[in-house]
Amino acid sequence: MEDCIFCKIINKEIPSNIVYEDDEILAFRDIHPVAPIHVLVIPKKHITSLVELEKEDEAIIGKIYGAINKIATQEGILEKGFRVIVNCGEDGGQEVKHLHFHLLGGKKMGPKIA
Ligand code: DGP
Repeated sequence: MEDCIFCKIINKEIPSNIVYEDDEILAFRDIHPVAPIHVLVIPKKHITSLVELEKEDEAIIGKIYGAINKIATQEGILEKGFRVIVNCGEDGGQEVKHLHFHLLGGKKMGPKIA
């Protein structure tokens, strides 16, 4: 999608620190990390948010979680654990309108997520 910053990252029009890529998924380090490891995992297909998911998109969600496990292994946080967050819509605090999964790790997370 033309004006989407994450589509521009996918198309390599904007540089990013990529940690994982396959035909359908890209993962790169968040520009404003809130944990020692903060990676954004996104589908290459432009899907605006979780609420825009169509039936045909369901398979990609499973693949994203598979990629998250691979990245967690790469980053050395699989054993100690990590947190995955998806912000959705205005109340969910979603700023970038391209579905993305925050993978957070490398420190002990607090009990509060809101
Ligand atoms: P959210 O609030 O869930 O929409 O989070 C969007 C995240 O995207 C936020 O943590 C900062 C990150 N971000 C925004 N623009 C860029 C960018 O150009 N490059 C990278 N690497 N991250 C970005």
